[in-house]
Amino acid sequence: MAKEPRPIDELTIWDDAKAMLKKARAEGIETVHERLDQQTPHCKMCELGTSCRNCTMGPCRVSEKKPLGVCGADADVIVARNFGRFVAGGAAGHSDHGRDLIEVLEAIVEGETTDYKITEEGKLRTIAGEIGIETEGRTVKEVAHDVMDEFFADFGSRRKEVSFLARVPQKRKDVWAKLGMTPRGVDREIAEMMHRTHMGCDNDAPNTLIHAARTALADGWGGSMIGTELSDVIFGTPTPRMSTANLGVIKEDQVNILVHGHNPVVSEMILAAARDPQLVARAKELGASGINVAGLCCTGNELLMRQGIPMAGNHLMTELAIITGAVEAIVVDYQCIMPSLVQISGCYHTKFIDTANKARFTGGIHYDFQPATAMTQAKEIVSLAVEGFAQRDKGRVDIPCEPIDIMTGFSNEAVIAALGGSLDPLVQAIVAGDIRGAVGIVGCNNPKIKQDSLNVGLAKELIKRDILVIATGCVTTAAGKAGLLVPEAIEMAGPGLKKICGSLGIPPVLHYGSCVDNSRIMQLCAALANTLNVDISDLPVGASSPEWYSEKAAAIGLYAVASGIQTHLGHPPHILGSETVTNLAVAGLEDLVGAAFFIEPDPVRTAEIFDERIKAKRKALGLSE
Ligand code: XCC
Ligand code: SF4
Repeated sequence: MAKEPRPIDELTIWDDAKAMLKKARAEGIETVHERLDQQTPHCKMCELGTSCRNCTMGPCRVSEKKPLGVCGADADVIVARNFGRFVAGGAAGHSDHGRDLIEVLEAIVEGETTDYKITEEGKLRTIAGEIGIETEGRTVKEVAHDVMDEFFADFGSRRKEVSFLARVPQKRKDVWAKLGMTPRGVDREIAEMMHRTHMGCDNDAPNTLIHAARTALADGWGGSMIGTELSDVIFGTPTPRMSTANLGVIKEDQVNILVHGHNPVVSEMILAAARDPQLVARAKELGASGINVAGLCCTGNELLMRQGIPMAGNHLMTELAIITGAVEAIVVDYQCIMPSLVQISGCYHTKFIDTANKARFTGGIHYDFQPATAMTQAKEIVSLAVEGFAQRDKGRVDIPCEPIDIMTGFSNEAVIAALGGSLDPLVQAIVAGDIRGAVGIVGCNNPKIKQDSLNVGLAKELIKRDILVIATGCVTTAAGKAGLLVPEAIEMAGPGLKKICGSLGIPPVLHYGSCVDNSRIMQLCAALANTLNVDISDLPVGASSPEWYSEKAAAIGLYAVASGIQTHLGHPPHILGSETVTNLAVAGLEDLVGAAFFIEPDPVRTAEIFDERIKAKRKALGLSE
């Protein structure tokens, strides 16, 4: 029997989302929320993490009554293995994205493409210097070539540690070395995770978890960091700028192209093609006033940070954006693209275009996007969208709101520039207690949680307490829509944060980019720790992913904890079926790496827990609470 749909008011905090959910129901279109209703209640054992499909003696589901799988694996082993593979999946996603950027750099260096360029020679030389490459008297191509080789080697298996560990405070590196947690190579740790979790290998849950942390660190300080840094080198280091967010960025009188996914390699080229005078002229011929490119999810964040392109929405807005009826094309690369978008596009004139061979969608229009042919392909894609404008059914268009202003573009370089050239003023503000600490709120939406209620709720609670918030990923749009990403938001902040952000003209919630850009936060923490000559775990900082859903978020959470940062999750991963694993995650890791996870669904309580931690860390540093 079909369940009653949940009331729309319970699904999201946003009016634009509610309007589109109503439209979807009226038009008979199913969304993620109805599909969740169909899938619940979920299998209890899968929720607890105690089911295993790792071999064909099984599948096995262990419980109190039947405590061992066919091979003899108990709940601890099964939960640890499942979680290890879950983290490996996330690390693989981020890192394979990072590798794609190295391949673009390679195409530039080898002269295979002129569509992409080295935009930030200075940053390239800085990175080269950090990882020990000679830059003096060498051409940019020579340096780029060596950087490319170094980064490719970071994915292999012959290193003692990945190259960006050069940024990590020595005290932290010592912790990792002692535990056997030093990430050696990105692909190596991921492959080893798969090996260890084969039947009959690593049957000691804590040992498996240590390797899960090593795999996550290979992501945070390896694959993701390479992704962020090379994206800056190729597309420019973000600087503060204004933009807009919510479904109102979709324009009734324009050809609308939404870019969705993660990698700026595709979306940057789509944006450039959309500015082609011939294509703009063609759009006008067809009655549109222009071509509008807007972002979804993380590739949206990439374009927002560097180009100020407006943000249509986060994870749970992706289906709803199409339901406006005004989207000519949705162009995707990979990750977080719900397959349902193909079906929903099919309910309208919207063309669904996929661009990566490793992320193809049945029913989508496929382009095998390559650096050598990028601009030609991007123009073809934009042209498809433009021609689609004629097929738009004007009677079904409903753009539910006006866009809201946001400020974006806070790379570490931009922050240091805003501070006058060094981190010292930030350190002074922390020492003085004007900024008591900082928390990175990152990650997703999850249909199990009222959309953005925790993302926004937690950010508001923290800034009230003079705790600076740094936002990435899908939290960005949430913070933006809540009015937290503009300088005026200091009115919602505590007196210290209000003073500092007010004097700098910046918001109390800083948009730091996409999810691979959490590596920027790692770099900032490392730099602060190095300035103060302490470990990262000594800093009054925290991390949170209130509404997370993805394997990547688990990898991020784990590399944050392993780097010494207390990390909040709004709901638990599928580990509760093992006391050993759960206790290690929420307590035991504290003794090993100086930080652990905490799980808390209430944003006020979460802020209080962060507050207590920040007080303790400040006290230990000899600062006022
Ligand atoms: Fe995906 Fe990055 Fe999560 Fe958003 S925040 S739902 S992972 S797009 Ni990364
Ligand atoms: Fe069952 Fe063990 Fe095979 Fe897993 S590895 S399916 S627990 S027999």
